[in-house]
Amino acid sequence: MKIKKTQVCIIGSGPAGLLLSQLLHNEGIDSIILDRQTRERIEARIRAGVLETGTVEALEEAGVGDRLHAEGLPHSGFDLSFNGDHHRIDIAGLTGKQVMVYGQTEVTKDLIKRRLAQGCEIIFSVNNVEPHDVIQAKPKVRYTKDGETVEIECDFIAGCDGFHGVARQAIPADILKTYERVYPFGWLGVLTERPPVAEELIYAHHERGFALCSMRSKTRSRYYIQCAAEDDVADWSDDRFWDELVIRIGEDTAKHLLRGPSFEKSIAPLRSFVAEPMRYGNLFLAGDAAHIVPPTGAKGLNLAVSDVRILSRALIDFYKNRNATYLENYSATCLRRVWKAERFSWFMSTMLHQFPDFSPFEKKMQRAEFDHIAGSETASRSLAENYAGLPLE
Ligand code: RFL
Ligand code: PHB
Repeated sequence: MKIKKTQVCIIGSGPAGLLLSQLLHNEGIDSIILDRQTRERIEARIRAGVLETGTVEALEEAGVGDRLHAEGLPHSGFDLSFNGDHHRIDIAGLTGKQVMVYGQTEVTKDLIKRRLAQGCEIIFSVNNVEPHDVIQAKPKVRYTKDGETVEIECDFIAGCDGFHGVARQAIPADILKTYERVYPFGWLGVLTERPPVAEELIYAHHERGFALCSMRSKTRSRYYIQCAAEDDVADWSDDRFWDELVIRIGEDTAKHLLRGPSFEKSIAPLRSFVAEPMRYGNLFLAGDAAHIVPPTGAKGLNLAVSDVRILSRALIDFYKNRNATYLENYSATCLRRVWKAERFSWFMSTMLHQFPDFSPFEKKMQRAEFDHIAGSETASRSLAENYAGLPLE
């Protein structure tokens, strides 16, 4: 069996794994990244679009801030719409912060390019990845590639392999506790090469279901509508999608909508999920491997980045000062922040979607939430603070 050695073996070449590798490299710590997908598949995934200030800072620290600042769109607010009534959340005015609209696809491309240029070993298209001896001083990760079995000896394993990864499974069932809520609907998302309908994002509650107007650039728009969980993308022609979006965002807004052919169309399920603890021995989980939020608060990618900031600091302190305190506190530190983001994402999702089993009372509660936010600067500020991103610790 072929043997490789590194300090930190990272499973998963998504934003969490790539950023972790880069932040460690900045301090002279070596890592190898494994991913079961090809580079092409990873760079083609269309996912999140809104970066918190802290995420932008972490990407700058990682040395990939140039294109982000040249092409990203700073946003200082967004629109909440409820059955045609509007309330602008003035993020900048209420918090002094902005968010940046820049696609996760671009973040991933920038990080892969930089890591490879610096000679990092990212091994794509691997199979049968298995963490071993995770509670021993020298844990190992075994995988196969092109028929050959390889073992990586390391000090630490970072499980950055997303919700469907293998790292979380290495934590024994009697230690791992999971919390989950599956929402009874999905999001149908469309990308089109047309300027966005408005300068800022619009989150819309409508009797026929939620809608979101987002963007990737001044010429490329990203739209979502709530659909049935069991819907098939094939049932949604472009015309059917646009007609439904127009109804949900209302005629006044839709006057400015430029319809175009979709070049990406997919349905994502909505889920809230947390796995505790996020550390077992020398195995550390980060990002979607440990938790999932419904996308309504734009928190998924940002949470992955904040985990990695906390983990990289802990590992750096261990290697530089032989201080393991931050590693020991990793799970508790992350989970405090994770649960707050779970709360916010659940709250936004609950206020803005149509739930098939909601009673007239619960529908009145949704309206009252909107009215409360629209009528109270304090409530608006609370929402803006969460949206712009809570402090790291
Ligand atoms: P990722 O991006 O899922 O990366 C995990 C990587 O691990 C690899 N992998 C394995 N490698 C080796 N062996 C195995 N056994 C492996 N299993 C998996 C995968 O190939 C992949 O490359 O996790 P990470 O880095 O934690 O980043 C998290 C973010 O990607 C995620 O939170 C967000 O994209 C969530 N999310 C969205 N968030 C938003 O804020 N706004 C959105 O609009 C939004 N849309 C989405 C999303 C997530 C989706 N998923 C997970 C299916 C849409 C979708 C479809
Ligand atoms: C996106 O642009 O993909 C996006 C933006 C905001 C969200 C979710 C997704 O809350």
